[in-house]
Amino acid sequence: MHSRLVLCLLLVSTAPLGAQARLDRSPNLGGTWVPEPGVLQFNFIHRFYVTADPTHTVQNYPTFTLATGVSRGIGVGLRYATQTATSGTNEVEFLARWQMRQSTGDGFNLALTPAFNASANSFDAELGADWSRGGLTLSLAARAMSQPYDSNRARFGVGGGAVFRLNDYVALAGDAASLLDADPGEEVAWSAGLLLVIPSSPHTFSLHASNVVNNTTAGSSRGVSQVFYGFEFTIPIRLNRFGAWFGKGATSAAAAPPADVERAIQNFSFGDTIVVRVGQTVGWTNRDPVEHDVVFDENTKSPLLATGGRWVRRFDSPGTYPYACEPHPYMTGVVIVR
Ligand SMILES: [Cu+2]
Repeated sequence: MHSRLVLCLLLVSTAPLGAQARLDRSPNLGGTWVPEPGVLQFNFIHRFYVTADPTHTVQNYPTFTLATGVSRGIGVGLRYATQTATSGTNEVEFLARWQMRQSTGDGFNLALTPAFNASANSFDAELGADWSRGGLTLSLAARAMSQPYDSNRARFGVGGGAVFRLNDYVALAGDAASLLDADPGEEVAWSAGLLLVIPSSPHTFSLHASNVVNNTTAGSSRGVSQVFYGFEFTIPIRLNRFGAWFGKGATSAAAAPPADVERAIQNFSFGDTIVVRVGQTVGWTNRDPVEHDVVFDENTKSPLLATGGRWVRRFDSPGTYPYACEPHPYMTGVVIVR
């Protein structure tokens, strides 16, 4: 998939927003992420150029990706691209992704993305690897396609990219990919762009330039002699949110036994420091109209709490425990255990 899309789709890692929030995909590489089960990922890439003739017509090339996790580390999805440069027709690609190795945070990730390009009747696949440390992610991809581009020969390609995160919200990224046996006119595919996390949201946005029109596996493997400008907007949709349409609130946890300290999350604030004794419990209830969560670390955190949602943690060791809300990192709090 291109990876990118798929990736996009598939992208979610252990944290609800983890992989995407970390901005670790360059524009034409998919990365190794997979959406969590229960999350429908919708990514929208739009690329365009303005014709040189006197009409200055804007030519548009969107690619949509829709994907979801089916279990942890496995996702499925599809990509749809219109009037692709490769065939001039619309293109549909079905894909799956298997995270063969995944680390939380920094480390090495490996994912296999088999795909079927229904427009070319081509079985395509990408093996993607990335390695992160601090603000840097380096990615490699190897691609195989049984008969892409409406031809009847198998093609192979390789790609590589890098993302450099300036902070939690802004990153610079670029990549290059090529077919191994490129014909004349099949140029090295490249992209370069700015990746942004939209603060207080689960969305990422990228502004980029590329000579790739559409982001299927085949499409991302070769470039054309034209520079396109574009953006990608990523939208993870939590399906359980829609329970509210059917009268199901997220309040079942609210029925759990009272904690020693009950705290309301209100007005985008956790309130002042909470002090408890060893062995006591603290319960947090979201009283805001938007979702929050309570995150101590990667392994100790609540799910996203809808309005009325509640989460309880017991503290068994003395110490100082800072926590924060993932969608709103400026929301912080502290529990002191004596
Ligand atoms: Cu929040």
